[in-house]
Amino acid sequence: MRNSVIIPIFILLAAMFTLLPSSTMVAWGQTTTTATGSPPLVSTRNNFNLGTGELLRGHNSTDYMPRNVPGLQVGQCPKEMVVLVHGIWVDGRIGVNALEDSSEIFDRARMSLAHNHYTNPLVGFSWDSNTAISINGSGWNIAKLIAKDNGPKLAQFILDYMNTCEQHNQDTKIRLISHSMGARVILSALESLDSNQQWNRNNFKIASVHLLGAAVDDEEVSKNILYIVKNPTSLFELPEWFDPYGVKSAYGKAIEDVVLRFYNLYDPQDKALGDPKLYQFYDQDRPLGLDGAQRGIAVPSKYIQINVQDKTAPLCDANGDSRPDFPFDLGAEVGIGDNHAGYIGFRDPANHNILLDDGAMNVVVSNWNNSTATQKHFSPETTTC
Ligand SMILES: [Ca+2]
Ligand SMILES: [Ca+2]
Repeated sequence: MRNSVIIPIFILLAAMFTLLPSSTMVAWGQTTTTATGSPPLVSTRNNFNLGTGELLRGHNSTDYMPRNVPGLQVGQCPKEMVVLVHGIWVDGRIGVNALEDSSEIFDRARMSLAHNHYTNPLVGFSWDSNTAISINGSGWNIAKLIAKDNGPKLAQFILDYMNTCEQHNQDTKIRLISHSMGARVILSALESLDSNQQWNRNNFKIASVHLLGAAVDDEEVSKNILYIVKNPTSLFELPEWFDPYGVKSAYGKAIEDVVLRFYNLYDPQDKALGDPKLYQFYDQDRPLGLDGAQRGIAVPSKYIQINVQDKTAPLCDANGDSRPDFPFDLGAEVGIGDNHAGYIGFRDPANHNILLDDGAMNVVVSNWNNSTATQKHFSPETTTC
């Protein structure tokens, strides 16, 4: 199937559009990251061909490289372990095949968790998302294939971790968080676990999933795989059918079977997911992370969606590299909830050890604690990049 990846004609017609504002097309210098030693990581980097999405020789559908993972490799299994999956265009040359740096994202997430007094370990899941940032959408579409094919790898890691903890009689919980296209990795992993005999025999569960700004179609959490057919009006809507790469699914059954609580944190103000030249153009649908689930679909009983548009600071630089985040240009005005990268939090460009805002991570931790996230007040309510 990979050999037959065809760029739809109308995507080619899109050459007149530009994906990125001109200033972000410039190859920026190296992103700055905070030195943190070697925090826990699961890497599937260099497993896939970034130009075709095919698995590279020497790798298989479930292999992964762990580093310093608690319980699995070092020390005891913690009471809970968080796995964070980053989104598209992470690690690489800024403006060419990257917008952000994975170690910085994982570190910023740890800062935001610590800010909310959450002390269990966070393991970063780093995948081949540094496909080309290209006008015709080829890099975007290859990244979707790679994201889906990382699901069985993430699933294998979770299974190995849970098995190891069980063998040592150490109770543990797994909590998953994704940002942006990382949602596709997690949904695919849930599907793998749902059909895994060992997982089901042991009656394992994922304690919670949080999708932050999910870049998947707004009906992919449906429990009904036939929802299009059973909803005749959608038969006439291109957005509901548009899947030339064969990556989209109805993941609701897997969510129902595998996860105890499934949260979709969405933000109608999100200027990246809301950009008409990005998700809505390449996928011809509304992303789940923009307005929540499509109306009328059958969502799993564990599905909870929360509008977090009032939770991310009106700042244009979440990673603290002194450059505006996508899709902002210098001089752009940014309001509350506008910055897609800010879900994870905002790092102070002047001091990388300081967190300016925890984004939507306060909602994540309050969900885990069964408490209510505190109201935020930002003043001023807009800033200029
Ligand atoms: Ca839809
Ligand atoms: Ca930035």
